[in-house]
Amino acid sequence: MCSAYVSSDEIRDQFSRAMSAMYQQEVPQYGTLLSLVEAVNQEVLAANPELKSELQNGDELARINVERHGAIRAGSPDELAMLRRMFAVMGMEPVGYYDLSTAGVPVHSTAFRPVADSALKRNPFRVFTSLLRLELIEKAELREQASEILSARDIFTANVKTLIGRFEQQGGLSTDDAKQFVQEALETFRWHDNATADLAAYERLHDEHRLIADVVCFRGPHINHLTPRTLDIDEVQRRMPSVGIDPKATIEGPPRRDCPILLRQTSFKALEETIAFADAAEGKHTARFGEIEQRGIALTRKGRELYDRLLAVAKESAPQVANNDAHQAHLSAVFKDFPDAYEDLRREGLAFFHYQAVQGVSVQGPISVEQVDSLIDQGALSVTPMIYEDFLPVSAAGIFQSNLGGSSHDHYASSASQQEFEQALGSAVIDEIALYTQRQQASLEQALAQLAG
Ligand code: OOG
Ligand code: NI
Repeated sequence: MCSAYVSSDEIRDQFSRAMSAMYQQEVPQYGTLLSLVEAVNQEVLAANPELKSELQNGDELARINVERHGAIRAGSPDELAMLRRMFAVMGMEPVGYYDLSTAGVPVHSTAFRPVADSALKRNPFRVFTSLLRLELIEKAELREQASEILSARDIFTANVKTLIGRFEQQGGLSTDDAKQFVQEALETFRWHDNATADLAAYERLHDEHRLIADVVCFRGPHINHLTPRTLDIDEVQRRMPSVGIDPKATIEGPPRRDCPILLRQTSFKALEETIAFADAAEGKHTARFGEIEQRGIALTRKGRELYDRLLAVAKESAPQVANNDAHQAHLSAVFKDFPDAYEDLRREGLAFFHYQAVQGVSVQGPISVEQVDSLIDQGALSVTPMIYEDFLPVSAAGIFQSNLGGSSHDHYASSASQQEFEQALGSAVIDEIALYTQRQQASLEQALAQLAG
């Protein structure tokens, strides 16, 4: 008998909804945050019809209310490799490599996310996934203890492993299997308040780095935050205290602009958990937090270089204040050198766009890639900004640090090691810039073909 398989997009959509429901139960402040973000998004759209139609044209509006990313931290290469296979069932592929060791966090990371236009429109759910780098722990004894504790755990249910194998073999899952997969996959990310380590081991690892204790001492890579996308992060940050949420001091990323670029993020500490350790001792651990983000246009390599350069200038010349208004004013002054009109960003090759053919315009001159500027001037081609779907290492480091609390390493004696990461993962990571380039090119070719046809 032949039965149609459920699409990976559908499984990802179901999973992201199930994850959100679970996290609302686990961390009530996340539910409060969702309501606040939704209220602000509605106000922004009501006050800004132009933005509303821009989002509508780019097929962005429908996804905003379901859009969120999560983050997890894996303990070993085997765990990471299996996570890759699990996310593949949901049409999520590893995109980008992020080295956090230079920022004092002993991990490197990727983002599992959908890559095709149609999949991103359906549900762009992403999971920022870090791998602990035990090799960066200097004390050999501690390193061994950590790897011993980790090797005793299996973060996947037997059923989910069977279903992943079935997906790989058949090329899809039936409706019933997909439903079961979602429930079983959720188990990997669930919070457990009983640790696998005893209190003394926890404390030793915690003294080395709080993140190490968080990864090593628990039954699995609990989801540590889920982040909704807001259309006005400054407004949500302002209103957070009124709903009992205390955000970190500053918003990470670029300043507020007419044409938002990349990604702006802020987070807050959500919960101090009571933990039952393996030796029955009771203790406390802060694992889960909240975060919001505002996404803007994706930048080309040239645009990204300018962003990184200006961010470095801002950091070097920063007045030492942890006050968001002063920080934002300073950033805005430095970012005056970053063009803030979409047409300038496009002509200077700083950002990525989707191209559309405009019907009913009689075109003067040839229809070709070389004539794009002229076709836009004639009104025969229109563009919409391509949204940045990835993360920023400097921002991620800021998010990690603010949630790990004060005492962290300045840096680890190591550098990026994409090759080792990919070896653990069992595949290469996809270059995000190549993805944006391909999508832009495909939309331009299609638009030109429509004009010519
Ligand atoms: C991940 C922190 C990074 C982001 O949005 O940049 C992150 C973590 O704490 O595990 O989520
Ligand atoms: Ni995050």
